[in-house]
Amino acid sequence: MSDEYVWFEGIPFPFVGFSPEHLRDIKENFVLKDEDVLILTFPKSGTNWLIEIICLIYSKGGTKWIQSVPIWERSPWLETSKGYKFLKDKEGPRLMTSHLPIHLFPKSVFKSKAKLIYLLRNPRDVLVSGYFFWTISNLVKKPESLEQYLDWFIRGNVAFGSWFDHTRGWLSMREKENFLMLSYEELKRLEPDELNSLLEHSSFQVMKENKMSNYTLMPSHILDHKSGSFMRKGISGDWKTYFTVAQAEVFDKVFEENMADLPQELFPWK
Ligand code: PPS
Repeated sequence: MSDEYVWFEGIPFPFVGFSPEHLRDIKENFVLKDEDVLILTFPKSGTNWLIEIICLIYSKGGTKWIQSVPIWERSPWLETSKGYKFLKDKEGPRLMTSHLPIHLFPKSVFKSKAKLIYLLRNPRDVLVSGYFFWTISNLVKKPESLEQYLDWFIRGNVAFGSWFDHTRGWLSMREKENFLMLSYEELKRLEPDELNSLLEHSSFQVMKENKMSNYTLMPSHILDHKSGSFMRKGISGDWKTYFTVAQAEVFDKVFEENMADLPQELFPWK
């Protein structure tokens, strides 16, 4: 089987698009920026679905980007030689995807505040999806039967190695505040009707009218409801209505003194 994969540190990779030299360079030298967003998955977990969702969020629901740029250019795969070359020189915040197990991931991940999104999927479905995908691809050794693929999968002799090691490895990051775990199954449960309802009911106007959420139930000795409302305006930039020019300058200075060393892309209101 070894001639059907590119091997790096005991992990099999597809033999097209990957090289041990690049994989080593990525692990040792690729530096994550705090403003990067990374989609991390074992192959066939719904990676491309999540990329599409994130691209649509970036585009505020607009479809121009997803309909004009191939998905692998919108969120390149870090570990492919092509993706690596593109990403390492790209300026500004980067969106990228990776199937790498954590022990082969750039070491900078452990110090970085980059947003890490790990997408899980039931490994049985990952297995079936992988079986059909690798059968039609020319990237790895083709399985001859599901039974054979199941045997490879259980032993970790499939592209990117053991699902169990991959998942255990990445889940060790789950307590970190820049790590978000999602699952294919949860995404699947979000029906369009539910999403519409979520958007409607979390809107400012609807929350303002929901007495279970608008704090009008809070006793008046704690909140003086006659003088104002907890659900005040719910807009961005209202400070401009109230700050004088002098106050704005003082605040700018204090902000600069305290926050200048952080990547300014972290502050989306600028
Ligand atoms: S890859 O090759 O590792 O990047 O593949 P990946 O994108 O992780 O997984 C492919 C499976 O995801 C399914 N898929 C979707 N499911 C639901 N909704 C949407 N929009 C969607 N897009 C892709 C795709 O069909 C593969 O799963 P299976 O079970 O094979 O259908």
